[in-house]
Amino acid sequence: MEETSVSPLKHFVQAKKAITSIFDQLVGYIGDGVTFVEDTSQNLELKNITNEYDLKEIQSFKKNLAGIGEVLSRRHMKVAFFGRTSSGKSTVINSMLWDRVLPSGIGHTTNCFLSVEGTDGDKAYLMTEGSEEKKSVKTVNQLAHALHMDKDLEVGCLVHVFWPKTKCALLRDDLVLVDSPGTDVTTELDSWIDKFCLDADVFVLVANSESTLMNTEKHFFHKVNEKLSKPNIFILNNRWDASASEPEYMEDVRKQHTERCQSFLVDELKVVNSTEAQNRIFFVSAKEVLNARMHKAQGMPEAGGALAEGFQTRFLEFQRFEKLFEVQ
Ligand SMILES: Nc1nc2c(ncn2[C@@H]2O[C@H](COP(=O)(O)OP(=O)(O)OP(=O)(O)O)[C@@H](O)[C@H]2O)c(=O)[nH]1
Ligand SMILES: [Mg+2]
Repeated sequence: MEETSVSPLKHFVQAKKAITSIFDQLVGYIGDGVTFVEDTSQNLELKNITNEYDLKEIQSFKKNLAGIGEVLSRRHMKVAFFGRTSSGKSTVINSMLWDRVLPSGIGHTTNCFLSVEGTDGDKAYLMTEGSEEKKSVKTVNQLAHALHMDKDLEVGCLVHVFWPKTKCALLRDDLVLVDSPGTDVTTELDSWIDKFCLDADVFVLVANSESTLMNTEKHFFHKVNEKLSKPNIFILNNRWDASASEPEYMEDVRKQHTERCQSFLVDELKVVNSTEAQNRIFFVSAKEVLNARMHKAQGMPEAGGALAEGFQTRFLEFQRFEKLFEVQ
């Protein structure tokens, strides 16, 4: 079962298929049942078999099933990104979307939860909690502006960003990516977890590989682990391009980070064993991936200038991470 534990989306899609097929059978049976009761309850000779009451009851079951069906078809796989301020959470999501969709930058940038999901239309838009209004967004600046100008938005609220599926293959497979403010800038960890984490299918810790795993980010995952049994956690050691400037230490640093991340997942959180842990730790540079992809989208060479040593390896590692969310 190694495969399924490594690729949560495949696992998710398979489960969804199985549930849907059982559910379709149920809908079929209840449909037959309704027809039978309709026929018999109106046939005077069969009046003592079923009656009006039975008909009402079975019709209400059919209605309930239709409601459940709607929820089932809406169920997306939710991948939530957490980490300290400026570790690169928004940049990681932007790289996966191939464009600068979410505001990112130095300093504390993201101050609410942003969920990105696909739309069939060709226009991006956003919706804030408790409002039905679809606000259009064309550029990231507009999005950042809309988020900052909206006085009703509280810290820790949720904004839904709808991004055209034509622009990002991952969004076609019912994937929802959730960006969060830094885990170090909140006093609301518990309510965050209750509000945004309990229904997440995958958690990604975006760590800054220029430093080491810190207690604030560990603390957050400990809390998640208390509420959910064996959450699916992956660790991205981001900003790994920084290691290129000190290649003589690169291997040692990588080894040190790997050991610490492994011990966090295996010994502290106890969510995976040490073999599984190896497939959950990645060394990437979201910034490089995003730049390369944006250049490519504009028809320019991926490099768009000088590439730091080891770019290709980091790029491949990012793709290996993304593969987790593809359905083949
Ligand atoms: N060198 C380098 N810089 C990066 C990388 N990823 C992100 N950055 C830069 O780091 C800064 C912060 O990135 P963000 O994506 O905004 O970080 P964040 O985790 O979303 O930050 P908050 O929303 O404030 O919590 C930006 O200036 C990014 O360009 C990376 O892999 N390498
Ligand atoms: Mg951010």
